[in-house]
Amino acid sequence: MVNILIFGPPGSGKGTQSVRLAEKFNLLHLSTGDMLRAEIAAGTELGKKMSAIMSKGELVPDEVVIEMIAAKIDGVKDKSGFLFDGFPRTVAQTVALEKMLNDRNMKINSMLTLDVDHDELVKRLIARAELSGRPDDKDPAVIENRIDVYREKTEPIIDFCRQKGLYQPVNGVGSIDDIFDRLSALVSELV
Ligand code: B4P
Repeated sequence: MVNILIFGPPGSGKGTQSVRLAEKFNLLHLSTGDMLRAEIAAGTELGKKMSAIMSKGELVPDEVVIEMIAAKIDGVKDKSGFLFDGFPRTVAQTVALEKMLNDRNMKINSMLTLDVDHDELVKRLIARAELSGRPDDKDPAVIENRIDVYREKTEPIIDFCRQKGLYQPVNGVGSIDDIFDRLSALVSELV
């Protein structure tokens, strides 16, 4: 089983590209953002608590997402591996993921990082707000906060993974098809 992280700031296209990569390479797509939004849509107690955090553009507690991922990685058959989208988002989550995988005789194989400049991120998220109705896309101040939180809490994972030889930057600007081709070339070397 191959384990790939799709990494990058909010709006960099992690979700967009993960759906396509998972299909092409027979990977199980695990998006903590999607899992959390499903909890909110289902009106669970957890969803109610997380909704307030997410609508401010803050990260939910590490233990919540670590538990969600742990619940998904056992008993998977007929897949070539996992594609982690939006997880990990802190160094603590990365350490927890490594441990989870190591305990199952697996490891993180690569961290594909979408590089997109600040103005393009804001443009994409504002455009998505029109379609998605996501509260965290509607307010420009929340978008800026998400980007700040990324720089402060999530970006340190790059150094952590670079030291392990896992970091692979990918130009995330261009057409969705072109970016998919860039990512596919890297994933095809791993699966
Ligand atoms: P996520 O659901 O992970 O979403 P995201 O970072 O906003 O977006 P993504 O990068 O996937 O963008 P997309 O492809 O959709 O997180 C949401 C929130 O959940 C977080 O802020 C946090 O509160 C919480 N959360 C999730 N995981 C967590 C964790 N592990 N720990 C703690 N909290 C967690 O692309 C964005 C838009 O751009 C789309 O409209 C798309 O169509 C467009 N687009 C994509 N590629 C494009 C391109 N090449 N050109 C033009 N537009 C493009």
